[in-house]
Amino acid sequence: MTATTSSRPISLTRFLIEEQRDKQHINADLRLLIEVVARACKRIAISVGRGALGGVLGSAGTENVQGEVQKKLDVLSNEILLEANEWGGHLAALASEEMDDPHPIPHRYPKGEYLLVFDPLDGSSNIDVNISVGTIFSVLKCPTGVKEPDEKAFLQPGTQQVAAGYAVYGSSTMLVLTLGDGVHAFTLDREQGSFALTQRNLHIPEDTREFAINMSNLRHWEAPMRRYIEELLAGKNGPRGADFNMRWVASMVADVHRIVCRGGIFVYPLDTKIKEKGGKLRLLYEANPMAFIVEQAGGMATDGHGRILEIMPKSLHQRVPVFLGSKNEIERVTRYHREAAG
Ligand code: P6P
Repeated sequence: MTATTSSRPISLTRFLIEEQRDKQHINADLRLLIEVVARACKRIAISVGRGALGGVLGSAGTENVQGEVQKKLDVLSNEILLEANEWGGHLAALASEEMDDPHPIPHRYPKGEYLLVFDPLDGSSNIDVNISVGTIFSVLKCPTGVKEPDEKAFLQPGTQQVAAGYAVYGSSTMLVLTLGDGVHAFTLDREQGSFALTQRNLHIPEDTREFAINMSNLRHWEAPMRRYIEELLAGKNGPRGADFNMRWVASMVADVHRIVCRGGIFVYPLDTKIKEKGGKLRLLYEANPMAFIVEQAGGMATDGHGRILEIMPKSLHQRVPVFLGSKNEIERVTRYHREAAG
């Protein structure tokens, strides 16, 4: 009698079919949306993986709405995601860090019920030096009755997300996804050309000894931020009674992926340099999707005062402070900020 059970991991497609058929967590359009985004991320992974041989490193010579110089791969990744998602009939509109305004679905294609908002290539300043970068995406429902979604249709709190995920283009290419029922990781099988489920229900430990922050901004931080970090740096002889370690990739996807895998905290607080902008990271396509994933993995995500997912967006490219990761540390640093605010 030979064993018939396969030890091979299941594919993303089979995972999504089971989420739709067996758990009714998603419908056919959302399943198609996730598969289309995953396929686009495979194409981006190929371009990123070619490095200097692909002729797509360096600057595109243009700036995005943020006033940031666009890398050629920023523009290419954005185009790949637009082309992949325009024709499927699952979306009502798209929005991106790289585009000033939402991108309408061309009239020659049918519209669907979902809105997709994304950062096509986060951390792109690291591309030219071969450090991991990633794609971050968030899925919302288009408000009922809105036939031509404009910016206003996207201005929904993060609690309204129906799915979120990121692809991290590192030593392996991984897709980390939540549909609102846990966080699951898929690894790109380059021979098969498909994502295989490699971890179900990732969990962020409530405690950690690892923090991620850009320490060069210390002199610009508000008092509660300095208090929290100085306590960590004081180590086992300080008020925390333990030594802490620091990591900072300067690629949010890479830093958050490490936290989702083994715990830690990621902090990009307000500082005097960016205070008038509201923060560094963008709410709709960086903070919200990552906050959804982190909360679904048992972690916590605040802006220093309240849940990121409850922030009511005022504009498409709004920025917010971000504190996310291991629950007990985020509770502590958020308490320090609340106490300082009185
Ligand atoms: P800094 C990349 O540009 C990014 O948006 C995030 O991916 C990253 O966490 C952050 O900015 C890095 O900022 O100030 O350290 O360069």
